[in-house]
Amino acid sequence: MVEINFDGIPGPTHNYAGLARGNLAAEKHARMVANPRAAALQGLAKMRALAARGIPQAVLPPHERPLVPALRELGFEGSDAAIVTRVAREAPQLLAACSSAAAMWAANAATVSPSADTTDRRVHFTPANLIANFHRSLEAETTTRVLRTIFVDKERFAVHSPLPAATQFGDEGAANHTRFAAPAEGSGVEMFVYGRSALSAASAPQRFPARQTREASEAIVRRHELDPARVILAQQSPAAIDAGVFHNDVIAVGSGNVLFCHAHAFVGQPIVLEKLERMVSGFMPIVVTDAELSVSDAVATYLFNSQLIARANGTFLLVAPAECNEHTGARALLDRLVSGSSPIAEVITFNLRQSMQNGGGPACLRLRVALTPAERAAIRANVFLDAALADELEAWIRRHYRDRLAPDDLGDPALLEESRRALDELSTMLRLPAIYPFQR
Ligand code: SUG
Repeated sequence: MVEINFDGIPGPTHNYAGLARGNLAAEKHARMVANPRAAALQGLAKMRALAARGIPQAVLPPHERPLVPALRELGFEGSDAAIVTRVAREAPQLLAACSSAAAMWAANAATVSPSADTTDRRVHFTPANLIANFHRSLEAETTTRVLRTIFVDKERFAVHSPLPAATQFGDEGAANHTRFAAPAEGSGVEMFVYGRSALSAASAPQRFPARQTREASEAIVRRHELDPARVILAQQSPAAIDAGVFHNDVIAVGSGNVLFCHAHAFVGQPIVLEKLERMVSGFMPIVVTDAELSVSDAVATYLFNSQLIARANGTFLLVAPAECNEHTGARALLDRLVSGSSPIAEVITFNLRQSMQNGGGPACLRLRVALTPAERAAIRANVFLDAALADELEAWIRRHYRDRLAPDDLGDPALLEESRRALDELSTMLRLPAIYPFQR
């Protein structure tokens, strides 16, 4: 099995609208002028660099934005251009929500269980319903369609529907899910991290919303036909959520037999680590203490929103945001990890500032999908990144994307036309027919 990183491509309407409460970076940068072209090029540069190192890389397309059908459902009528103009005037926050390029954060697209873990030996996907935020809830339908188009072979892949769109089943996808597996073992241990429980007693954050429920995670364990003996459910620390850790991947990242996390990531953390120790052979936790880096500095640097990638020699590569270089504590910690006896042997950093300012680091931008060679071969879409596709994508971004998008620009009907032209071309390039509402 190989793990493939499917990265979301930031879309042509990438902007800063301050839509996500409890996401401190997004709140801080609300109404700033965005650069969609730079956002897409920064994401592509990361993908290109990882692919060049032989790390399998694929892409997921942006979604149609502004999403006029969503505005029609809210009662706006007329031509598409007339709707955009009117909503910009009467309800700019609705236009911002329906224009968000948040689908770039592919870690929230779905939860994925590889075939080695499931009873029916298919790869299971549950697209996230993202109901905690209106602008993100709009992603579920297109994500489901895109995943069903890419992972079309029903003998090998099961793409479920999103969970019911009710607060009891709030689901934010792989950002709250980690799969561990010892190098020589086939089946993995899947850890699901929830922020609150809707139907049973559990502590909850006071200040910011907990987006993932225990009930959603439990439903995914059932649907994906996982062995309950190889599943761990853990609660995220409510204090961490209140400090800006709106997804588990802001405070922890795991891969293979390694978990890299902060000491204040989970409720009852020693018990969680003990369970992992018992279940994952050769388990190696790397736990960062408060003295090394506070939770608020972890949120500011996004240190734990790094990609942890296993290398053939058993060591790991950490793909971190450039912000970690600029923070003395985070930089020193990374240097210590690499020079010491930790399994992390190399750190590389990327400038992903456009995404970071909305609270999305390297790990948010990718969805990990582990596939066998036969499963990989069953995919016909042109989504696997090689140098040729990277060049095509770069030229496409330079042709279509604006380098400046202010909040008021969302009301420009020309932006709608530009975005549709760009996405139409992209879906042909990626061999993903009719995935967008405007194409149907
Ligand atoms: O859901 N930001 C996203 C960031 C998601 C990051 N993903 C992971 N941690 N896996 C969110 O909070 C901000 C959009 C705006 O305000 O314009 C936003 O939706």
